[in-house]
Amino acid sequence: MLVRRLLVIGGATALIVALIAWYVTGYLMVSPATVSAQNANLTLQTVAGLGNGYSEPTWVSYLVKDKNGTWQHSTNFTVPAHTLIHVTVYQYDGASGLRNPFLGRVQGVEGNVMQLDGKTVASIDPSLASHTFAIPAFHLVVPLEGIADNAKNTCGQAPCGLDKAHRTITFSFRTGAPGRFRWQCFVPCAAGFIYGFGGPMQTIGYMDGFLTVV
Ligand SMILES: [Cu+2]
Repeated sequence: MLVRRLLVIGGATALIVALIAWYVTGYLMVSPATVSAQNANLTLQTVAGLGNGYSEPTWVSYLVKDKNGTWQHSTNFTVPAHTLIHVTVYQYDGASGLRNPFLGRVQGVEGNVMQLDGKTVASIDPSLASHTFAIPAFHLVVPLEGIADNAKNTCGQAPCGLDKAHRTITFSFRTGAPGRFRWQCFVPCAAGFIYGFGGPMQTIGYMDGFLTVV
């Protein structure tokens, strides 16, 4: 009787320990798939929220287009080394504003300018920034201007189509030697989180990720 009780307790304890270990490793290991740039073109979009159909939190996020032209909810990108990378960002979110106005200046890209809806621009009003695409190791910062507060036809369901209100931002930057580099947004765009810097701002797959140069 005692032996049986000990076996049951031991078994239950082992099961609970295994479940906790599975939960913790699952939490630590989970990372979105890596998407490769196509012919040195990286196409991204930023959305105010993912909307329906996603199992993960539907926070403000970046998405990336894969080789089949399908939008993936990922922020891990692979690009070729020693190559001029052309980036297009379709920006569907409203402005939150930068805490550090210095980040409203385009830096670390070809010509230190971007094309904002077809116009060559070296900086934006920091209070109009919705997100940034920044790779600190490259001293690269591109501020992404928000859509107008009164914009019609805003996108509530990712991936967003070009028929929805958006800004189009393009820029190019040159990669060097292979390596793995962190990139991130610097706009406190995490609505509902303390100082706007929690949740999506500190989760790979949303407002930060890795650029792998191969
Ligand atoms: Cu952001």
